[in-house]
Amino acid sequence: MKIKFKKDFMWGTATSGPQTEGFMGKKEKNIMDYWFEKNPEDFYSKVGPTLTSDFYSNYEKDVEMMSQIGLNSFRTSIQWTRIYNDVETEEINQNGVQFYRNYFKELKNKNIKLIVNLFHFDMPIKFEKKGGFTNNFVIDKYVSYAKKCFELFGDLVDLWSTFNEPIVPVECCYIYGLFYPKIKNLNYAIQAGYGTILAHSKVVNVFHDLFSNDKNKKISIILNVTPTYPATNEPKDIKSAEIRDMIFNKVFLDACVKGIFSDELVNFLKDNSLLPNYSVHELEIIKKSKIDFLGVNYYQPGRVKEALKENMNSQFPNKWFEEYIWPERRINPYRGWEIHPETIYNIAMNIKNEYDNIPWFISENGIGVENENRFEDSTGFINDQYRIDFVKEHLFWLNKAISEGSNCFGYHMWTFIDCWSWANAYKNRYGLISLNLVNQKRTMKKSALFFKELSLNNSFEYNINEILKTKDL
Ligand code: BGP
Repeated sequence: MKIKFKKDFMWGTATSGPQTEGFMGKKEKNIMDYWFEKNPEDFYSKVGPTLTSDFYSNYEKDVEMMSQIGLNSFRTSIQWTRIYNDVETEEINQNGVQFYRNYFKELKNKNIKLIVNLFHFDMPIKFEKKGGFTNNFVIDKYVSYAKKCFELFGDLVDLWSTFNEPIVPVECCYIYGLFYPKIKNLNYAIQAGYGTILAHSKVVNVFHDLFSNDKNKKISIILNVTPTYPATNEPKDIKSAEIRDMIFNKVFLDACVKGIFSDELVNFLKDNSLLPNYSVHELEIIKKSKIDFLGVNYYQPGRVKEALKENMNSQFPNKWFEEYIWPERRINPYRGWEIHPETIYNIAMNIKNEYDNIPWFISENGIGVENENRFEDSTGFINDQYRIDFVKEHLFWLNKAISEGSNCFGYHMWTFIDCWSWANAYKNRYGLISLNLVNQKRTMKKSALFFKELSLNNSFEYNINEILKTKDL
């Protein structure tokens, strides 16, 4: 069966500045640069963000490769710590600005649509030490940085985004102690989450004011949506699934697409003494700041059952519901994430039915595999058929939702070249192109060739029976 997408569908890949550029040329450190300096043992094989995939030196050749594998669009992020010599005084780092301008121009020359994100987990360390987005001073600094980016790169960027997965630093840095500064304080985390939404909203409003005469200028946020399924149809399990959905997904979707926080959420936070400090004026800012389109990163769903009563007082929200292991689950064992392509359809229909059918795209989807060189032949070519099958299955369900009216305009894979992944460093490889860490050599994988055909034809051949054969990694 042939699965077809419309002619101008956006096919591309996503990455981020901190995961690809390396430290070279920067005068300021973000939390990852600083954390690695302090505790290299926290990173897989003690590999930090020093070099990453070195786009800083290789961007010309890399953009050429993007074009060769048929990407018609690409997302990266600007590093706050690259465009300033000093994030506090806001003295511009001219080389940093020039780097981004050259890199973006290169993409334009190749006719690759550019989506630029402003923040991908990379808080400048100086501002982290001031409380990050719990502090209004830092929020306003972020707004000022965003304005500067619109001014410096507005002529080259097609679409903008304020944040990638804003819930991740909240969880990893402030709830579960996984990332620096490893704070475990739920009230602090919620204040930071609220501050991030406020920072996003202020930037969206500034953007809309600046470009009020140009309807082609659009801004979004990239959210990791992880729909939640209850273990059974019993009310207690359904209730747990609703709580998880409310605190992971709806909070950001409601605030960014509709400009509101639901009464359910506010009451829940109030009842548990978790309401952040806020003002009525701030709520008005949030209300006004509706995004023009939405980016959805999809990797896995959540599955839960009712938690023990005593766990409801826990400072760790993942204790408010118990994880449920679905007997039919397929899993990527290297990342521990369930593979459930059908969920992409449910996300798409939820956006259609509950979020005004806002234009949206899959801003990340993909699979990271450990020791991927097991699949390499004598010429160095990686046969990653599992990645092709993974993509096909997800695209099948996405296509079905589009045919039922969901307003999805594109699909981006994580990622172009194997990249550095925070504390996991290079443990799992996600790229369409493999990276040799010793000599930085890039080699196309089989999935890169598949992607090229896909974007050229806007279609692919789908045979579910063949796909199931290769499902186990
Ligand atoms: C997303 C992030 C990316 C990337 C990806 C893969 O959550 O936006 O930055 O890292 O996940 O996840 P990981 O690197 O943790 O395996």
